Amino acid sequence: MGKNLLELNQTVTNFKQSVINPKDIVEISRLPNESISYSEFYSNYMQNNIPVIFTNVSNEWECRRNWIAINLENKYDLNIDYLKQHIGRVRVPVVDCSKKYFNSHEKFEMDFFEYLEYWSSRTNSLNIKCLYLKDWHLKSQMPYYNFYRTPEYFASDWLNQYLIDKEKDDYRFVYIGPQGSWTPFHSDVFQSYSWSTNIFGMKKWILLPPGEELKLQDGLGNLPFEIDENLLTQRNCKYFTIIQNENEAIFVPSGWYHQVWNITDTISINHNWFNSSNIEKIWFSLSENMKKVIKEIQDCVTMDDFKEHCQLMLQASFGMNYFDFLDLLEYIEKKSLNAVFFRDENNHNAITFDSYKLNSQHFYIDLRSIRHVVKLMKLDPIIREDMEFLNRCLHLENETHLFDGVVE
Ligand SMILES: O=C(O)CCC(=O)C(=O)O
Ligand SMILES: [Fe+2]
Repeated sequence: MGKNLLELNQTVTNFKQSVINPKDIVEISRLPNESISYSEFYSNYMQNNIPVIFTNVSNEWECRRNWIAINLENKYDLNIDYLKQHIGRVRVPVVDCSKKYFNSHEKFEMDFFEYLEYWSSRTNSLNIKCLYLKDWHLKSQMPYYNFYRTPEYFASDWLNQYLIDKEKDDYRFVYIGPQGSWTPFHSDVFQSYSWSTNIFGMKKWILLPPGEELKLQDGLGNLPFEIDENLLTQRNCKYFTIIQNENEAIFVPSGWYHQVWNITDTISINHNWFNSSNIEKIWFSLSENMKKVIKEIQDCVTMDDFKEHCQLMLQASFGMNYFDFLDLLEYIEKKSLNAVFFRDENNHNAITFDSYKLNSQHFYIDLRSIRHVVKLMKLDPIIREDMEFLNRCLHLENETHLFDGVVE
């Protein structure tokens, strides 16, 4: 297994139907990093949409070596001096875990140094606030600070690759939470995957296979803000409880609802992402959300710019609309075709996300899945009735055929 090469075997096909039903799983596997190949991870976990934990993932990371040190009480803790020196006085996003705001915690911004002062002062006082520094875009704030590297298994990432190259807000985060901080019950943005690595501390996760959350809906179809094992047992929900230790990465598949508790002080790095193995789910979720938008503003259907308005609302509520999605697919397709036709000196096709490369089979699967999803898009009424969308889809589909014959 080449360390920098994301290598799919010839046996991998796109959109394998799930052969494992999450309801049949007894326990989430815990595997040593690199004990299975990238290709096995792709077909067994990403394509089957099944969680897994990898151990020993962050040994080489700069943040694991330097962000933690032994404090005056002889315990491991944040290395405040190091963090101050290397990161500086930046603004960071923080939530107050004791305050609910709609369906999440109350959010605000703080100066990083102010947060570090809060962190150090906690030990002396009992009723101090529980402030969780989360969704911090440190990597995009400091692109040249190489404090970690995306594990190989999670490196086929169309979402962040696109957003980084286009200089838009990405989905790469740092989380720093005191013991007792937590993240309410949710599923991830766009139905994306997430991976999360603890570089310090322990988290407890409760994960529900897709669909199980429906048993928790109230009469209006709303899901609870907060769950626990008692509620899940009462409602007969299938769920998994996971204790994630330091140096372990969890893979959270598409559409699995979860709640997360920091059972000790914890630092984690996480990404949301998608690629050829879940792109169909992203499209379904986007088009389902579009249907909801259309239903919501049905009484304005005669308005001149109704369609534009729907796209604007979709972008605001879902974080992405049809234009963004098409733009992303066009970008990934163009990048993949370029890589295939202009091979690098090692005869591997260069593509860069954290400097990983893909083998030919990977490009083949990627382009096939783009073609598949574009075919689904062409069935959508919004796309069918719009010449510009339709032409862009046709063009995308045609271009995927350029690759036919290059790989047998
Ligand atoms: O660690 C947390 O508090 C939440 C992480 C999470 O929700 C995720 O990685 O998807
Ligand atoms: Fe999440």
